[in-house]
Amino acid sequence: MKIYFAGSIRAGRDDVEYYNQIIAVLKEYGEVLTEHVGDYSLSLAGQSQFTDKYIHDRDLDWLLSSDVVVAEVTYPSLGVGYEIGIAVKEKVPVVALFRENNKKQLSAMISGCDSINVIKYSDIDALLPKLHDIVRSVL
Ligand code: 6K6
Repeated sequence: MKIYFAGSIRAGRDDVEYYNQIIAVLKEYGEVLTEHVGDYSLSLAGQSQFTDKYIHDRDLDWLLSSDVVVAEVTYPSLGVGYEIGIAVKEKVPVVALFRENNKKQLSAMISGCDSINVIKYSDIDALLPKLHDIVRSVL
């Protein structure tokens, strides 16, 4: 199974620790094409050896070849929203993970989309056991 993990990069790296832990679980079930999203060393200036066009085209190819998109959407990101929109349009299943009890609100364009499986969680320890069942349900 090919899994496309989406998480904020240029919008901000505050949640990279969450991404890293989620990706570790996803890797038990298949190939995570975008493992670099959870890489602590990928800073706001990361992957600068690539042009933006290269990154965009490569990531879209990966997205369209994936069996499922798992997006951590708590920290809002234009890139992640764009990826989710394309996945929905191209009928790639999308799981959106949103951490409650923080000051952020999830966009209605995500929570109101029937095609997106939105999973709200309180903290990472509560999410990780659930994530196994969630991934198995899309296998
Ligand atoms: C990294 C650091 C600064 O600029 C970069 C560019 N590198 C990227 N490398 C790989 N994927 C990227 C990059 N920039 C955006 N993406 C894709 O968009 C990822 O798949 C993320 O899910 C999403 C993040 O979008 P922004 O808008 O938060 O950057």
